[in-house]
Amino acid sequence: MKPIEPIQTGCPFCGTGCALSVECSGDSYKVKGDKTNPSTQGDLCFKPIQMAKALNDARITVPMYRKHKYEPFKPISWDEAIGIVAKNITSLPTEALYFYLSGQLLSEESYLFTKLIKGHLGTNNVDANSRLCMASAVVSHKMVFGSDGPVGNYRDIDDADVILISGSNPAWAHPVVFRRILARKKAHPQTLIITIDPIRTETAQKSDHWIGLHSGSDTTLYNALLAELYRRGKCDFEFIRRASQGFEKTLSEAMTLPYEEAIRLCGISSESAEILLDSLASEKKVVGFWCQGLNQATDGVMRNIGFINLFLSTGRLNAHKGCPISLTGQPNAMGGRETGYLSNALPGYRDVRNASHRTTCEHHWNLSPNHISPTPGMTINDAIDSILENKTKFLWVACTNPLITLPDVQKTQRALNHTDLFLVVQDCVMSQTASMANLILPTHSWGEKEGSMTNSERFIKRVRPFKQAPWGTKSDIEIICDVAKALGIAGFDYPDTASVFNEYKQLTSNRLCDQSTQDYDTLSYQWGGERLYSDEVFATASTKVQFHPIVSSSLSLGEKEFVLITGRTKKQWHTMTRTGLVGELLKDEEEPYLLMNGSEAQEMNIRQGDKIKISNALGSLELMVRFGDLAPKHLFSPFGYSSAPINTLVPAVHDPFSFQTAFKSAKVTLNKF
Ligand SMILES: Nc1nc2c(c(=O)[nH]1)N[C@H]1C(S)=C(S)[C@@H](COP(=O)(O)OP(=O)(O)OC[C@H]3O[C@@H](n4cnc5c(=O)[nH]c(N)nc54)[C@H](O)[C@@H]3O)O[C@H]1N2
Ligand SMILES: Nc1nc2c(c(=O)[nH]1)N[C@H]1C(S)=C(S)[C@@H](COP(=O)(O)OP(=O)(O)OC[C@H]3O[C@@H](n4cnc5c(=O)[nH]c(N)nc54)[C@H](O)[C@@H]3O)O[C@H]1N2
Ligand code: SF4
Ligand SMILES: [Mo]
Repeated sequence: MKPIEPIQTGCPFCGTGCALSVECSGDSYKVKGDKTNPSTQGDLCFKPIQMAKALNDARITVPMYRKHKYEPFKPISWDEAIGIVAKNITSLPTEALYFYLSGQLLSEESYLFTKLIKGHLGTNNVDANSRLCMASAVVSHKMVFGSDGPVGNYRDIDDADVILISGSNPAWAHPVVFRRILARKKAHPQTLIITIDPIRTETAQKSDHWIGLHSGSDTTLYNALLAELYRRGKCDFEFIRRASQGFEKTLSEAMTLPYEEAIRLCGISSESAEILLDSLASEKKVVGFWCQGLNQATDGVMRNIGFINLFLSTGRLNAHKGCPISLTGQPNAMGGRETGYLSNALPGYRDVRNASHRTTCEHHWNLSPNHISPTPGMTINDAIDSILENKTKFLWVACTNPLITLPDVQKTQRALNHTDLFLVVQDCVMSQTASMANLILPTHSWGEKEGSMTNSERFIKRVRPFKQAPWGTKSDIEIICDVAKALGIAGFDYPDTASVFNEYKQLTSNRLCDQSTQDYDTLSYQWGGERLYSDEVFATASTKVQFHPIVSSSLSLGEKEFVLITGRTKKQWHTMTRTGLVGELLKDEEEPYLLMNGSEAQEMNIRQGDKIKISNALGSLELMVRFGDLAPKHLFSPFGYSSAPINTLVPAVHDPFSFQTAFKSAKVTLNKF
């Protein structure tokens, strides 16, 4: 018998975006890395390998409906389900509708949602979970470079002299990126890995230097380093003069705090600061990575820009001296941003506030002029308030689990439970959010759907099905198109996914994220080439790269207060709706926990395994203590456990520019039982 050809696809988990090759035999799927893929070169981690065992587990296979949330669900037909969605959309005023999408949707799915909602329905009241994840990086890229889009690429790791990681734990969250870093270190032992993080994470443990700064003091550190590089004459003044604007005002703001005082406020030693200065002042290739430790903060945009300023001021935007690279969280948050799913965006990195951008999309979608609204829509956090104010009455959630992942769980719960809200949830399993819905639309999942995704280094690849979807489920694309057709909207009759991509890709023509010449069947393409702006022509109005002054801040805590950092575990994916079904991925991660500084805990008579109550004005939770190596007065707890959702204690406070939530700085007190 002829062996069955392996199927090339992509991983549904992190933004590293590994290309996979799946060998199928009957109901078993052997997941390997796709060695032919130039981006991730055949590497992968255990998550997709293990996940392949449980793809049929716990699936919902029939649409479920209840008029009122206090009633039990009853199964209904797809015709009825689609009819109910359409009826709600037509019977409510457009201002009462809201849509909440996900960086785990494929590009074709996000594009179709955008076309339906921003185009045909004429409302920008749509947002994605990237608001909680990448919004600060998006805004900082636009402010500095003139457009969204990470500048560097993974190949920069392979000849780096210094890898500078801040606010990111790639050993857990981007394991294949981290393995590539370790491989560079192995091949070239002089390579320095430096990690800036209040916690001595696995990444920090495997680094040459851990710089355990205090939570919230990144801006102070980056300003101090910039000012000191200037004082030592180590800035690249040629580059600054030639290619940038705004350096002087940025420097003058950076100089407001005396260097020693700034370093002290960060809680780090002057030796640690010297290590950073030495690397940045040298001619070495320094490649910088960051993620949620910088993005998820009330000054998230400032932290991003402060970090980038260090690279700009030392002329580091190129192959020989390095560059900063924003790590993307979800597998297709990049594609979602390209297709315009955030509340202010349109496809091809366009903006609803730009008249010519609107006209291009209206024309492409056969809409009359002025159909697309020029006003950015509400962010998801504003939409939650709007539900509570009885203004938003219809919420359609696709591929995300907001009950657990938005801040202030009790507030989200009140909103989702609101008697006047009709909640539609499109998911492949019964998530906590789905269990609160009026209508559940059961979807195909990874392994059953097709389309494309873009990873953290701008590399687009195809995702292909390798198994049959359970009978009774529909693909996300089918659902969107069926609703559009039920609403009587033309232009949603696609013979296949290729025709969706081919329609979308034209909207990227002559944009930074241009993929318009790519063929869907053979899609394997890094838009923008290896590195953006290698000609030093930037996407800003002046074509110069922009320095922006950033305000220094630092941690302040009351006497009894601790700062609570929340984040990920190594093997589970977010709210565990799927990875929680796999025993191997649950091992050591079965229970939520609170990580404490060991010596600090012992001073308080707290032992490992003790149950402890942590509280603030929003509520309280009981968690089991584990000891770790973190800065004093700092705690860590993972956020994905629905049995003790840590967002119960995280207030809905946001960055003023990106509106991204500050998930890493809730203040709490501790009580031992
Ligand atoms: N295993 C696994 N991998 C994942 C995911 C998952 O759920 N599970 N999710 C994916 C997604 S969507 C995302 S967004 C990424 C997130 O990837 P990461 O951002 O790497 O993960 P986090 O755990 O959110 O936080 C990163 C680090 O920021 C540090 N930090 C907190 N406060 C500060 C601060 O003030 N300054 C600095 N410098 N650092 C600080 C934390 O201590 C933490 O170690 O992971 C992706 N990969
Ligand atoms: N405290 C705290 N909170 C955080 C964070 C933090 O660091 N701390 N991080 C934030 C970040 S960065 C992120 S990205 C978010 C993530 O938050 P969410 O996106 O809400 O979390 P997930 O568990 O990934 O939810 C994805 C949902 O999609 C479903 N799903 C899977 N595949 C498919 C599919 O093919 N189609 C459809 N329709 N559904 C599918 C899953 O079953 C699951 O219910 O959490 C944010 N919240
Ligand atoms: S590193 Fe990320 S993209 Fe690669 S296999 Fe692991 S989870 Fe998937
Ligand atoms: Mo994320």
